[in-house]
Amino acid sequence: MHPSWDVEELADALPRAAAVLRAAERVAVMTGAGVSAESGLATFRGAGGLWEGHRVEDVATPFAFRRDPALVWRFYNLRRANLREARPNPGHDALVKLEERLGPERFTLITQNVDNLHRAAGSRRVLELHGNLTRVRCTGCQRVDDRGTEALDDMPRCSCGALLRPDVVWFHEMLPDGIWEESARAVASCNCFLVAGTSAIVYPAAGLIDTARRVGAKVIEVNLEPTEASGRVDVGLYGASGQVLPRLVELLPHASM
Ligand code: BV8
Ligand code: ZN
Repeated sequence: MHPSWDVEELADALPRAAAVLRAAERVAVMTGAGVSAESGLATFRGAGGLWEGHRVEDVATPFAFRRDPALVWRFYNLRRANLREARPNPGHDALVKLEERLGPERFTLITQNVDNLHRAAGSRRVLELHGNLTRVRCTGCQRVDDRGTEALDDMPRCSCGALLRPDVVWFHEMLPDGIWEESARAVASCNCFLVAGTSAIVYPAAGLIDTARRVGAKVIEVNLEPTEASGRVDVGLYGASGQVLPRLVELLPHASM
């Protein structure tokens, strides 16, 4: 249980956050691994960000894949297997409701997550900055296929014979062009930027918080605890996103805003 000041703070901050959201003409949301924690998916920097003793930054890179593709595929096949059991949680559902309330002209959902849970929850438009674990890309012919969460070989190959890779953005790789531009444009034209479940460590995604502040948008942070960004946000809602996001959306007028 959080110390009492935490709960007090959340009870005070929630109405302030709802007022910011209500007043916003255009809302952008960015999520990180924390919004999928209550769906049972490990975050990156929980457990010290280690996987089988490797730093995630050392496994999720093109160099690691060149050096030891079997190790990298073991990492991704395990995470794909975890997706089979994962279901969207009330935090994902709350963001679907917000999208329905505001409509596509006034709402943009950006995610750093590759777990497909926003789409599974019913979010209509999801800008996936770092790709998606359900897709694979051929290192030869570049073909991209949606393979859902089916079990793949230890070293899966394309029909052209070349090795497949997960269709995710590794460290030191560029983000998908159009998606990055569309995300940056949405944040640069929003009045409210809601950032949920991210440690705000990974760039350029974390830089969107500075973009929002530069254009005078109000920033709301939802997290279990203060993060790198907490000093730059207007309202901090500290609690589990699966509980906080539904409470926040509940405070909004039920008709389309
Ligand atoms: C780029 C896909 C380069 C893969 C991911 C030195 C050398 C080279 C590059 C760099 C460098 N220093 C910095 C960089 C840039 C680098 C970077 O930012 N590194 C970090 C480590 C400092 N970025 C890149 O390399 C990016 N590319 O910069 O291009 C370039 C530039 C020009 C020209 C050519 C190239 C690419 C970044 C994308 C990497 N791929 N994922 C995969 O998933 O396997 S990033 C990975 O981290 C995930 O996508 C994840 O989403 C993301 C961010 O982590 P979070 O989502 O924030 O998760 P985290 O665990 O950190 O935090 C969870 C939070 O949730 C916590 O705050 C916790 O408190 C909270 N929480 C937990 N439970 C809950 C909760 N909150 C609410 N409720 C709960 N229940
Ligand atoms: Zn191929």
